[in-house]
Order: sequence, then C-alpha cells, then structure tokens
Amino acid sequence: MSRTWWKESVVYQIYPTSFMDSNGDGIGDINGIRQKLDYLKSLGIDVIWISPMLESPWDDNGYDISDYRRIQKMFGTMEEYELLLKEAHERGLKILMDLVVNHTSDEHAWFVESRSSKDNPYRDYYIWKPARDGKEPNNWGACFGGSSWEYDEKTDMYYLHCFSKKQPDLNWENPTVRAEVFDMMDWWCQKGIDGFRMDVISMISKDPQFPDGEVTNGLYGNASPYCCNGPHVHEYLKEMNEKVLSKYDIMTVGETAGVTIQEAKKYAGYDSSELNMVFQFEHVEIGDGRLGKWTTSRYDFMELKKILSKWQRELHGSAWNSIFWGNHDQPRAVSRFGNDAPEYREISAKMLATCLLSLQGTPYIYQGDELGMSNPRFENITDYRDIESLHAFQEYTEAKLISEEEMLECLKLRSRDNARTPMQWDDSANAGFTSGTPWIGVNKNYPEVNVKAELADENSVWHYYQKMIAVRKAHLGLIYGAFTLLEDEHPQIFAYKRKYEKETYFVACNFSDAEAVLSLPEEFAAGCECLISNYGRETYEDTVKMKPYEAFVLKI
Ligand code: TEU
Ligand code: CA
Repeated sequence: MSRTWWKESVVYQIYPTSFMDSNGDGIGDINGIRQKLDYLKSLGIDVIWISPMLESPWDDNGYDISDYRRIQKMFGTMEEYELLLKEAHERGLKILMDLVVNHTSDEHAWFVESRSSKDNPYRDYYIWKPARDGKEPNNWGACFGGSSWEYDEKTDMYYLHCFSKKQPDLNWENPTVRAEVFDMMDWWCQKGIDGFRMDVISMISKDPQFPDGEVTNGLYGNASPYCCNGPHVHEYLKEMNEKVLSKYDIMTVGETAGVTIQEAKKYAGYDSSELNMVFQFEHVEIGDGRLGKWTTSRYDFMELKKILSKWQRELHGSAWNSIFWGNHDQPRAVSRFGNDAPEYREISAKMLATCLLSLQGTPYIYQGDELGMSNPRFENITDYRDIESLHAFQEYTEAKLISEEEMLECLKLRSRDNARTPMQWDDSANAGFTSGTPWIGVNKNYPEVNVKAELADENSVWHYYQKMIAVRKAHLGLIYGAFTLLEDEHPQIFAYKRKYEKETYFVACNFSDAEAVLSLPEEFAAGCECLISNYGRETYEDTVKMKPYEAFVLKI
C-alpha cells in the first residue's frame, strides 16, 4: 500500500453560503472562510472541499454555473479567492474545488447560444430531442421535480435536464464540450487549487437510446439506470485524467450516485487512471421508500453495518474508499445516524466520529458535524430554501401522494436544508454567523451548540473530533489497515479489527441507546492500550458492558 497524501488526509467540507458571513449580507463568503482558517487548522484537518462559489443565478445554490471562470459576486472576488488559496497553503491546508460539469446553468453563454438556433455552433453542447407523439422525448423525471425535458419553443425541441430546468445537461459525447471542460479545469489547476470534488460525475454519459424508465413514484420514469455509469463514462474520465489530472499532484473524488463496488473499482481503481476515490451513497439511502428519500423511517442498523463492511472489504487493495456521514445534500449526521435527543446528542456524535475516523478511506467531515450540530426541525414549508425540498413538497402533495403534514415530517428528517443552516460560532445573535439577516434560519440550539462553548469545554464534541483526528493520524493502521468485521450479528454494535504490519486495532461502536454486552477478541481480552473512548474510559478488558452510544479504539 503506497503512502499518499490524499489517503492520509482528513477533508472538511464547507458549504460557503452558510459558513461565515464577513460583510453582513446574511450570506457566507470567501473572506469569512479566510477568517476561520486557523480554526480549521486547529481541528487537525488537511483539505477543505468548498461547494461551488462560481457565477450562478442561484437556482440550485450554485450547482448551476453560468461562468466557470468568475467568482460569484456575493462570495467575493477572484483576488479574494486567490488570497484564500494562498493563506490556506501557508497553513498547510489544501483546497478542493467543486467541479459541476454534468450540466451548466441555462444562463451560461454556451446554453444561450445553443438554444438560439438549431444550426448554432453551440447547439450540440447540450442534449436536444424532438417531441415524441407531441410530448416529452421519454418519461424521465427530474431530480427536482417534473419531467427531465423542457420544451424550447424557439427551436421546437426539448432539452434534457436531470436536475432543474435551469440546469441543462452538457452533451459529453461532443469532443468540443470535453475540450472546453478540460481547458477550464487546467486553468484552475494553474491557479493552484489542490483538486476537485466532481459533482454527479457518474452521469456524464447517458444511454444513447434514452429509453423510458420504470415509474416508481406514480409520476415519472426513473432515469438513473440510463444516466448513471453510462457507456462512455470511463472513457471520458480517462481522457480527463490524461489531459488534465495526471499533470498535477492533485486529489480527485467523484460523486457517483448509484455506483456499485464493481463500478467504483473502475472509477477509483489504483490501476484505472481515472479518479482517486468516489462517494458511494448506499448507506445514506437506507430507509428510502416509495417516494425515495421522503420518508420518516431512519435506518436499519444491520443494513448499515453490512453496507459499510462490504465497501471496506471489497475495495481493500484495489481502490480507495471515501467515508462520510453527511454533506450539504444530507441531513445532519447526528440526527440521521446518531440520536439528537439532548441526553444523547453529544455522546452519539462522538460515537459517529469514532467510526468515521477509524475506517479505511479518506474521511469527510461536514461543517458543523464537529460540533454535533443537529437537524433544525423546521415547522413550516416557508422555513425551507432548497429547490429539491420545495419542489418535492409541492409535487407530491399536489399529486396527493402524501399529506402536507407527513411531508413536513419527512423534510424534518431528510431535507438538504437540515445541513444548510448557518454554522454556529457562538451564542451571540445568529450564532455569530452574520451581523445581518441569515438567508436561512439558525438552529434554535445555537446558544448551547456553538464553537465558542465547545472550544472552552474539553469534553465537547469538538475536542473529541480533534483528538480522534489526531489518533487516526498517529496510527497508520487506522488509515491503511485491512478491515475485518466482528460481531456480524450483534444488533447494536459495529465492531471491527484493522490490521497493518505488526499493529492490530479493535474498534467498537454502540449505535443504540441501550447498554450492550461485548466480549473482546481473545488477543485484546488480556488488556491493551485504549487509544480513545467517548466515555473517557482508560481500560477495557474481557467482557465489556457498553453504555448507550459508547465507542472506543484499542491497540495491540
Ligand atoms: O447532488 C447529486 C444528487 O443526486 C443530489 O440530488 C443528492 O443525491 C440528493 O439531493 C440526495 O437526496 C449533486 C450536488 O451535491 C447537489 O447539491 C446538486 O443539487 C446536484 O448534484 C445537482 O448539481
Ligand atoms: Ca457575506
């Protein structure tokens, strides 16, 4: 196993709109991030992934880019971005750019040209189809509601948009599109960015037949089988690697919704010459029902354990994992996988940190999870901002697939806005995030859950994250070690061994609010070094009565 910086890094994701507002307009910005670089350095992270900050009409909070080479005004200027890069590098921190090239904004100059006429040179930068029987070319539903096809009167054709109608999909079959994207990527690498998180990169090659999908929600066909992991996706990524990625010492992570183990080995295989790693989503989709993520059921622990173990076991030796509980699209980790009740929020957040930072793969910490930030549980649909949540609420309640009350309960658990409330810096107004009016409500628990309070409390979630990051970095076995699942059938405990050269580690995480009995493996029973315990225990022997959400790491 060759040692590599991006395998040994801990990544911190910043959602810039909600991280820190330096100019009082209620929206986070670049200078706000610069102010917090020392905070991030003190946590012990190495790489910062920042969600898009490029010019955008803000239909999907910046994942609809209208100019790939200009910084979005509300975040600041190119000079401020370059200063951020410089000051991050001065601290030994790297910065990943969020690359959104499956689609652009409909306000991108390319699309404005493309839609202007059928023989415009940019026409084939996008995917245009004629009507089928006077209607959309197929039955695909868009991720943000409605059909995946938008009719354009001017040229009497439909264009494809897998997300919102303001996010037309680029036509990657067109070599000129690929060349434009690679040129833009190179331009950013020349500026000194340290890599890319690649938005829905598994979707850049579609099934050329564009067949109808299975109707699962009673409204539209499921497009995923025909627009994820398509026929040319690996060809395009090999070309990207050859023309751009291979020229720089950068890190790449692909967002590959719908990816299987076999596909992941193609995207991120050590011998694939494509990407360094990918995000898989099987664990965060546990509990999905007939309306997909819109459910109030949390998750089945045994399924979670099975999925995480599968990815640990089956990628080992052939591809590198990424490990995450949350991001800007997911609810808060402690609400989704831990327990955000006051008596369990902190201890279960520490348990999740223990698991996140003791598995093989690059760990990704989402802003605020190091505090144990939880879902805000907004009461009204007017509290929500996310296009996905708002469209789903409207579409599903109007179609009478679910009541408004039930849908609000689903939003409280699964809406993307749960992770997009402002970062909680202190107990002053708006949690110290802004001196203005925040673009979205602040979680009401900010007086208790905030950076200032947690830095002052050595038993805080924050200090536990800092310590667990340090434990991971001090023990290569927790990074590179082979994973073996133990206690496969235990209904509460996720226990596993990590073996690396002469070192063996034992990790146990109680995912339940009840006590759980665990017999330590023979080699650990006679007492060994306890590297960390979220209950502060120093030794573990023989048979352990684990407390609710107890977690620990042992080493021999
Ligand atoms: O997300 C891709 C995606 O599939 C999301 O819709 C996510 O899986 C879903 O919301 C979870 O329920 C990426 C970005 O991360 C997301 O923020 C963008 O909205 C989307 O692509 C379009 O760019
Ligand atoms: Ca601002």
